[in-house]
Amino acid sequence: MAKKAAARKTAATRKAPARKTAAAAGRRPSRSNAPALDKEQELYAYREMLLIRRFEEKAGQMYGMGLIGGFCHLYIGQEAVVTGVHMASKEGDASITGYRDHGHMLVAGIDPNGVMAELTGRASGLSKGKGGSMHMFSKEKNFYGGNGIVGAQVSLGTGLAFAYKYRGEDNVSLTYFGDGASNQGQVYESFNMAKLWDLPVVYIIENNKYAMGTSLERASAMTDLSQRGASFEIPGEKVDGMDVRYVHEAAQRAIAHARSGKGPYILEMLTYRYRGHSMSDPAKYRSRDEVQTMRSEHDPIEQVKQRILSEKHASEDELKSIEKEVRAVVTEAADFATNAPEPDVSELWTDVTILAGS
Ligand SMILES: Cc1ncc(C[n+]2csc(CCOP(=O)(O)OP(=O)(O)O)c2C)c(N)n1
Ligand SMILES: [Mg+2]
Repeated sequence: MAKKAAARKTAATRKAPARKTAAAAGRRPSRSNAPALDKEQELYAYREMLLIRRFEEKAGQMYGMGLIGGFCHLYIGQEAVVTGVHMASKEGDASITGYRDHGHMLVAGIDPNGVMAELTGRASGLSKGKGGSMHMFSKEKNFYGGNGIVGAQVSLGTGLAFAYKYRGEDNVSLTYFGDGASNQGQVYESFNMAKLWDLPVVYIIENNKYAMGTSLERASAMTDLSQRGASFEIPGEKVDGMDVRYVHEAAQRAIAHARSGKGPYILEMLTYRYRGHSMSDPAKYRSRDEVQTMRSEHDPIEQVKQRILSEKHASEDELKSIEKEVRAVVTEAADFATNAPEPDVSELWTDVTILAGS
């Protein structure tokens, strides 16, 4: 991506700074030899992850107040995954995910007002108030949803990669899905086609350890998800998905592989969601301690913050002003989404397919 300042004012115009280091293929560095991000990249990652976190905290509050209806799956805790991958991508690359999608949209530069207004079901929402949390898209930003059917995005993401190859374009499809989705049948049909035709797709498995209330160990015969493409000869690796440096480095490697015509690549991101599966999940299948340990020892935002301070990339005050600016963006989105008009009743009959004879 073009080199642009990290501290852009509006989400719609933000660009990730250009990538810096090309890592040696196949190497997973030890913690003492962690891949480095430069000042601009660290500050970009901090702001972007903070925007996702604060946006979703606000969405959670608004849900509690009854302003948001239907399903709402928060991404809090997983912010480093989408941020690090986005930083390694370039203009025109497509992204697609499941229903835990707010972070993917924000990082793609989609207007937070439009996302929040969709959550509250308003006419100015991204899907005109008719899609809700799980069904938002932006052709302009190459974001293809927002998919409620577990695993469906894997076939669609593979199709996006097919389109790039067919048209001779050098973009890649960034296809995100969960540990639970990795057991879905269509994932393997997609893997087969992706490798058969060497399609430019990076499969990013966001392994947050649970699929609703079911742990990976309880549901999966083979838990090393990075090797799920082995029978199709798709390379894969496990990545510390709580540390944006590792995410970024692995994503650079995977994207370069896919873009150069070598075909698909799998990244298993080891991550964690702090909140329940959705807003209605009391999360009784895991202990408070487990959540607390992840929050206090592995928080992706705190890690970046500590590095920024210790490297003297910014002072406490400068970080506070980034936080203030992010809060202002979120407050504006919440106000917009609360006050914007609802769709007209006539909208019930638009954007729907009515089957003749049924
Ligand atoms: C085909 C299909 N089966 C079942 C469901 C119900 N369902 C919704 S989310 C989910 C769990 C998916 O977990 P995972 O892929 O790990 O993603 P995460 O929620 O952890 O991000 C299930 C089973 C669904 N939406 N679609
Ligand atoms: Mg999961």
